[in-house]
Amino acid sequence: AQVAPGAAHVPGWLDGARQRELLTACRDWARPPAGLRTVRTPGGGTMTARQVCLGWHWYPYAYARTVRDGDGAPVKPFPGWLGELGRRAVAETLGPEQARAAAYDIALINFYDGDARMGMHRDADELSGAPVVSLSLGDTCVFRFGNTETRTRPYTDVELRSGDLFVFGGPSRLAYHGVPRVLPGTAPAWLGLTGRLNVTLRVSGFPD
Ligand code: MD5
Ligand code: FE
Repeated sequence: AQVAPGAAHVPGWLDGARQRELLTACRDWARPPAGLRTVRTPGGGTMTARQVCLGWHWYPYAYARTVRDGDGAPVKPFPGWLGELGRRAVAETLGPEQARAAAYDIALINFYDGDARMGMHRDADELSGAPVVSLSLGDTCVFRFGNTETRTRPYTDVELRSGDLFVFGGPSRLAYHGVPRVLPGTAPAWLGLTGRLNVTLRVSGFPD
């Protein structure tokens, strides 16, 4: 369903088998070195969602090839199959023309426990305007999709469930957004995940 210009939500895009595969991969990526970490902002704040990066390492508010705010290890590689998954997501939602241009090279994986949140922000540290692909696993969350001008209303609250795809392209790419809450205990029992995982695929636009 189109939520805004360039923004598409596809509930249940990943079937059960693919959700399990992606979760297994996320658990592998979460292991050290360059594993799951707590992100601290320059203002002295702590993000409540913990994060692991592939391809390029994000730290507030730039990218590097090593874990600049953690163990210093080289960031894990971005696997080709994940880029193919991202391009297929874009092809099926925004069309083949947009998908051809989307050479995904960054994954940011956020883990939310029951108390985790993400404040309203824009993702503007990438040089490319290619669509962001978001895949959700585990607990349902309330995702707040806002506007490009302010952190406040107007916004639309959407529930993202395990297996859902969200694609943010065009004018939606630079919209404010956040996760005001996670609904604990809503993950499908067969997945075996407590909490929520979100995988975002991005195009850096950086030279190799
Ligand atoms: C999440 N992650 O659920 C969200 C899903 C992040 C983040 O916000 O920065 O890791 S991705 C949501 C997103 C990305 C790019 C643009 C827009 C939304 N948007 O225009 O609304 O953990
Ligand atoms: Fe974001």
